[in-house]
Amino acid sequence: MNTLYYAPGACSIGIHILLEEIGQPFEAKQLDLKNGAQFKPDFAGINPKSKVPTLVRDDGSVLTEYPAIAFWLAATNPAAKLMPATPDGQAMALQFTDHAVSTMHMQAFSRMFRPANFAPNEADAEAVKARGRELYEKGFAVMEKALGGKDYLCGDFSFADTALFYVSMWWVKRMEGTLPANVAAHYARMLARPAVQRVMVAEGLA
Ligand SMILES: N[C@@H](CCC(=O)N[C@@H](CS)C(=O)NCC(=O)O)C(=O)O
Repeated sequence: MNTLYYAPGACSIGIHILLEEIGQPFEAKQLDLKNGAQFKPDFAGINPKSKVPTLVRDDGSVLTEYPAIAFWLAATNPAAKLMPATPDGQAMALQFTDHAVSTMHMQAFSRMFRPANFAPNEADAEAVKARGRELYEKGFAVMEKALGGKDYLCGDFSFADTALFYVSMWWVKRMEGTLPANVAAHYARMLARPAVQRVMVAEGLA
């Protein structure tokens, strides 16, 4: 059985959703990031990067990094239809996933959430946060355009949509931001999916 290490409301929620969409048994192990459980030997021995999501697969091998885990789950569970059918569609799904994770999360959200990681000088914190907000909004503008006339990023639902979901959720719930119209509709569509609702309950966010 696959085991997902996650923290409630963290980026791992997108992988949690993919596992629910797949519908095969899996184990979800909660990690207390606030108390530094990710740095303790038990977990650091599994993922030396000390990050969630971390997926320990049936054979004991470990997969890390959101885009890689999402791609692998989609590729190995064709019946769940999380992977676009053509190489063009698959590349597009990876492109959107990477934009959400590497730019909107790691660059934009991280600047707003932990400005000290980007500026050693406390006096620069507000400027760093403002740059984070700017990058976040720029990221949403790209997603907004991509969603024009579509329900999901690649047309049909794919693994990429869970990455946009979590950065949208952070924007709404943690940054008290307003989503542009198409992204807001996508967020509502995601929240209406039974798998997403089960995960919101499981992570204590409903
Ligand atoms: N590049 C990683 C980012 C994962 C990441 O930053 N996860 C955060 C939670 S949203 C984390 O584990 N933070 C723990 C820490 O930084 O100590 C990925 O794509 O999976």
